[in-house]
Amino acid sequence: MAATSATAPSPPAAGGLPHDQLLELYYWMRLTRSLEERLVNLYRQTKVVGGLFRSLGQEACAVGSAYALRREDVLSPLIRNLGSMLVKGATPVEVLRQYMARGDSPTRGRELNIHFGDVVDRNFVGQISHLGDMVPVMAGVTLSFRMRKQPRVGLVYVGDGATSTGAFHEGINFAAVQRCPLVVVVENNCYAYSTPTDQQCAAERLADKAAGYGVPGVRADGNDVLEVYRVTREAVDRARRGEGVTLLELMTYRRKGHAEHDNQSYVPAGEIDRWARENDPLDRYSKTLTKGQGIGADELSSIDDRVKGEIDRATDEAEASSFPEALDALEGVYADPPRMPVLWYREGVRTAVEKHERPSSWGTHDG
Ligand SMILES: Cc1ncc(C[n+]2csc(CCOP(=O)(O)OP(=O)(O)O)c2C)c(N)n1
Ligand SMILES: [Mg+2]
Repeated sequence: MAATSATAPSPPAAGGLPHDQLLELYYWMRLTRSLEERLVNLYRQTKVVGGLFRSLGQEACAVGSAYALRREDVLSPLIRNLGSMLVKGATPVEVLRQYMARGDSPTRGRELNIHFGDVVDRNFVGQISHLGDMVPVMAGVTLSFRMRKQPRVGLVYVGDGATSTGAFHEGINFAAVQRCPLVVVVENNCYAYSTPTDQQCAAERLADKAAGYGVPGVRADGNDVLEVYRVTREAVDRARRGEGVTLLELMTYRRKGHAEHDNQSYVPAGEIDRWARENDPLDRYSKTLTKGQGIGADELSSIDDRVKGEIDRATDEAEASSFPEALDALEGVYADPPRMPVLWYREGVRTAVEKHERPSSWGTHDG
């Protein structure tokens, strides 16, 4: 008989990660994709009140990069970084309640997708939608780490489009000159809304922008989760050693529209299918694990089942939550919330909402 498996050399650990962590990466990517798929179902049932922004085909960017952080490090996600928030401890039920604007969601129904944070325990900050604005915010957050001599790191995501804003430029320049412990991840998904990258920026590689700030710029395959983890880990370690900012450009592709209401009519025929067929991050990682790491397909399908169960339970819980009371909108806005009855014109709005179950603008929010 062949040599027993007990004596056979185990395959080299991919990305320096042991078996359990390799499977964790798979779990986070699967959870991201399946949770977004559940949100699409709910959106089509008109239960999602705002817009829905997918990261289909980009899950490896968010998951692999956030996985390189420690709990005390601070993450600044954007709409396409749900996976990074999950890795940092956001729960599916919070996300579902938030999208469905329930009263017990993290923002108590005031915000309609994933603009929420937890800077007390899990350390991800609530996002500002304006493109590029989180870079100066995170320059400030990480400057505070340096000044307090805390060994903490910040990671901020921007899209290819956001790298053309003034806020991005000012933020990264300031962080670079102050040697802030900051990793700037540029997710180059080929589009900013309907604009292809080469029509909004003449630089061939966005990583080359790093030279203008005097920091290292690294370009990597954003659909290879282990590669994303590796390059981010190097940048995080560098920041923690006090060596300052790194700019990472992760090459990926946005397979859905800017949001669910966008029909992608501007995308050349066949492009989306080609990426789906040839460069899906979950398919690629499943193959890496089963072919290169000796992980059984059954191990992966049992993770898929676990994820499905978790999302089903979270959906039931979120659907059981009620909507906020109208007057709750005043809580947390004024130091001493007024106790006035609802004003007549607010009653008017409520009547309109009740009459037309779904006003025409719902679900078209652009972020
Ligand atoms: C300053 C500003 N202008 C316009 C918008 C509307 N907007 C939201 S996301 C987006 C496109 C962003 O593209 P990119 O930075 O490449 O990120 P992606 O959506 O591809 O992840 C636009 C135009 C905005 N939020 N802020
Ligand atoms: Mg983009």
